[in-house]
Amino acid sequence: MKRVFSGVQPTGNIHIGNYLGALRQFVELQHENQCVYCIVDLHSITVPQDPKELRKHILDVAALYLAVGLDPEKSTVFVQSDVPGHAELSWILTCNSYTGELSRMTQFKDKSRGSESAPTGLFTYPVLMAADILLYDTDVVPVGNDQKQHIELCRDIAIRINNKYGKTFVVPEGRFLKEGARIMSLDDPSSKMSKSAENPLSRISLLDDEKTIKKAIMRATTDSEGAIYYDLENKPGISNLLNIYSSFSGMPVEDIVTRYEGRGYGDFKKDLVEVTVDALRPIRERFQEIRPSQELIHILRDGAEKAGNLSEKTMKRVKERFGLGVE
Ligand code: ATP
Ligand code: LTN
Repeated sequence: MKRVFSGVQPTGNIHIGNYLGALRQFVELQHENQCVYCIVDLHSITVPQDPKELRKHILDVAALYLAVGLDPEKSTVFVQSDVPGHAELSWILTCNSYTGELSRMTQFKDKSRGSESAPTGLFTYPVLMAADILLYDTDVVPVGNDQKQHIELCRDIAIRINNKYGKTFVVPEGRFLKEGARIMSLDDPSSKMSKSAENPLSRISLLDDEKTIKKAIMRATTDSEGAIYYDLENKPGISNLLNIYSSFSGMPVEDIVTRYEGRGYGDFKKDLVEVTVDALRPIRERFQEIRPSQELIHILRDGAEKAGNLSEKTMKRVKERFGLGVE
């Protein structure tokens, strides 16, 4: 059995990009692998968070993990800051990463925009992510395409330490989906759908009601040509909507294109609203049951204990290799 690890930040409502790019893979993988899924709250404080909101969002994401189909009997689900090994290993890896390689991370460049007052944590964010992954001897990391560069960095750090200190870490592989790997923003299809984008109509959150979904899709940016076909370069808006349609319905893009030949964007968008609403309804219903339950807290506590046990084994090995602490 392979070990799978991934994480989602508890920063606002999870959107269909997170779901199609990442969460859906998490669920698929749990049947044949040993899966560990984390709510990465330490990552979320790289930008300021309201403490009350953060606590709420942690439980929201946990409930959504279960609502999309993660089974706590099969997968370990827990909150990052409940397991001290993440921050501990992160420091050790920080001492083995280079400022040059971190400066090249596009997410840091995008989020800091060259500001002198960008938090240091935003800069070292990918090292904490590497620690998350390496702490569990992870073989496979299911993530959206936007995380490719971070996974590469994680591999580089693992290989570097293995070369210097002897085999310490498993070198992980990223797992990216072709469809849904990068869902774009609905109002600006040149940037990825994001939890932190200002315009709420740029995304569809997993918990949005029908009215909100309809509004976002009907207003989604398209083009003036009026024909429905896939062309990422010249028709990024329609191509993105085709991707979403295909991911939720399971229908190949070519079949959708054939179905809508000679029909207008209005028709296509109306049907896409229906496909999306149908796909999200059961998730929203399960979420409403799970979120207020005490069971959710038990699952997270239990998950933290299991994850803690796994991580302690790695930390012991790492400290031995580095000569840290007392024997
Ligand atoms: P933000 O965009 O606000 O920085 P985020 O949604 O990228 O946040 P996470 O919550 O950590 O940040 O992402 C969780 C998972 O969702 C990651 O695996 C990420 O690759 C994936 N993901 C995020 N946005 C998209 C997207 N637009 N399309 C596909 N996958 C995505
Ligand atoms: N950086 C990721 C979230 C994340 C993650 C991880 C994903 C933090 N630690 C470990 C996979 C494995 C993001 O922003 N999407």
